[in-house]
Amino acid sequence: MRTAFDAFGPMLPSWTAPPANERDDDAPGRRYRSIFISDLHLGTPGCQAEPLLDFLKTHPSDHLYLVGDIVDGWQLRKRWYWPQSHNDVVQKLLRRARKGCRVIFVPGNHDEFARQFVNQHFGGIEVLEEAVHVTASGQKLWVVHGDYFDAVVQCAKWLAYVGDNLYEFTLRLNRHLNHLRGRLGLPYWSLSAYLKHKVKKALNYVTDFEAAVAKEAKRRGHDGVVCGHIHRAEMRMIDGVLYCNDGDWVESRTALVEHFDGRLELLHWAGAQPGQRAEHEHITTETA
Ligand SMILES: [Mn+2]
Repeated sequence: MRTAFDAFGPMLPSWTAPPANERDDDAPGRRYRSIFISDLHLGTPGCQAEPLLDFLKTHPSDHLYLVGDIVDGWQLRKRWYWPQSHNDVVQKLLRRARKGCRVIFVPGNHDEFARQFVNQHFGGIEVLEEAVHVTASGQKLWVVHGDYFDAVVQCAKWLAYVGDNLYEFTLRLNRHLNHLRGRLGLPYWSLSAYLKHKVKKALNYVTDFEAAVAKEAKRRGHDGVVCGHIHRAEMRMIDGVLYCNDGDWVESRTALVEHFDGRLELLHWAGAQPGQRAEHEHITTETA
């Protein structure tokens, strides 16, 4: 079946890492093969720009994916908010691209203004509608912000609302149904409990979102997917597909990283203490 997603841009062209002498190896801390971050919401007071700068400074990488909602165009249109630290983040990202890191920006809904610049470069940062990242261990990861799935999930929410209104009705129907079942010699079966379970499931926005994204990734034949949008970091298998959500830099300060052996890991940035080596907590570790 053809969906709206099929109309998206091309897959990534092949790319080779820059020679070692062109890499940004002056950066301290641990080098990763790839880093995925999203939902920075630069241009809003909620953006945790300072911790993000610390994280970027101490985590060099060969690839850096900016998985949408990097600059919050919606909020900036309402009220201009652009402190120095937000400028510093942009400068840091541009510097990274200059130093040989492949920086790919996949716009989200809050920075949808960038979608008109798909397949263009901004100071070495590539703008792509979506991307496919191949890990060191050969896993194909579909990289997309995730807002396209709102339609699917909203539909489920609407169904949940209808379900809620139908609840009273189903209670009555349940009584009639079980009266009939009793006359047929069948045991009691709770229609309302069954529907309540279904409604509760439908109300679970996060679960629905995750399942919808994973399903589309599977349909496209990818091994996994990396997205953001719902501000909920996660890494788990869903129906045979590795679902990764890199979280956000508004509340949770999370990033998805790929080690040089292809192993993926979700990091929670706890911040660098003065005079100490930067630290982070490991949320989940998954062997690719
Ligand atoms: Mn979003």
